Amino acid sequence: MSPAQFGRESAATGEWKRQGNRFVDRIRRDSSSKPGEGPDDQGRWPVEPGRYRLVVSLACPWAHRSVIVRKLLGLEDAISLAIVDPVRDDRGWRFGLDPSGRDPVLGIEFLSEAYRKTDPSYDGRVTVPAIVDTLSGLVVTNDFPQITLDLSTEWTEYHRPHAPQLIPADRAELDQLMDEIYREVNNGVYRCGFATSQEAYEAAYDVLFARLDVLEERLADRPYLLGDTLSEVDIRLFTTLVRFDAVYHGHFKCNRNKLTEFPNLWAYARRLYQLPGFGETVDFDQIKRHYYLTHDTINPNRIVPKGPDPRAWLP
Ligand SMILES: N[C@@H](CCC(=O)N[C@@H](CS)C(=O)NCC(=O)O)C(=O)O
Repeated sequence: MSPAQFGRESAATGEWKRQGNRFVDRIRRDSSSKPGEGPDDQGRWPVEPGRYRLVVSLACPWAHRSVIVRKLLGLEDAISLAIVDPVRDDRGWRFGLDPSGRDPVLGIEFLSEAYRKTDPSYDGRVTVPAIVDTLSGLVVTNDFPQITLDLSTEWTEYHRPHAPQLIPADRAELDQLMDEIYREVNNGVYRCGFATSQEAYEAAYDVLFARLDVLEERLADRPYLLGDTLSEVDIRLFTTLVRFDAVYHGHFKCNRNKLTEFPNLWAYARRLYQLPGFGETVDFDQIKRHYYLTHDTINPNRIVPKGPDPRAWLP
């Protein structure tokens, strides 16, 4: 599989660029479609419990966000979950964890079947997370940043009692932090790992650790990134931090230091891990097997490291 993976590298600079999201319809409570119908003319599908299937890999940090948010909001009964095999071959994500090798609800073997049914001419990467309509088998969205925001704002009728408010009313600070963390940390580790020139790698590494230093300081006097309450940006940072020492430090060469060597970030990540909805959704085995067995060009001998000891995350 090419090092570009779900993106491409620039031949001139060796910089790695992420592919855009192709399917950007949304499930909206103001959809003018009725239950059981497809999207309205503005691409808005109706909110309907039991209808949609969230397809994830537990290895993938972008998909992991949606797994945590779904759980925190208590949407497990409203939106079902399909988990793909963490190890992909050239055919892409496969429902290989199901005994029949097919997703029992969608009836398909590969996620690509749903992508192709939705757009027969689609020739981009088939990515998770994706939300698939179980009635038509069509992909509604693979727009990962929007998926979690919509679980918070469009599905409120089906949230559990006292579900956390992950999006504050004033979004300016949240949006700015999410943007910086996306570019420099969430995607920053991939820009280190998939760079194909020394310069591009070093530039991404410097940006990544400069931002982690800023976040380390920010967390010196507050339990969560926005202050006293948990928000969407904490979940987005967590899914990168929890993979940091197990994967990004070695496999992606993000090795100025380990997460465990940042006192505040490590205490924060461990605290989140121990909250309901976080640690229970982390599968280090699937995470490590995915990265080390799938990226042939950066780990051609396919050895999966034994460490680090995951017990460090426990109380
Ligand atoms: N959809 C987004 C983000 C999601 C994403 O990158 N998911 C990865 C897993 S972490 C994926 O599904 N990659 C499949 C592939 O490259 O074939 C994108 O295209 O950048």
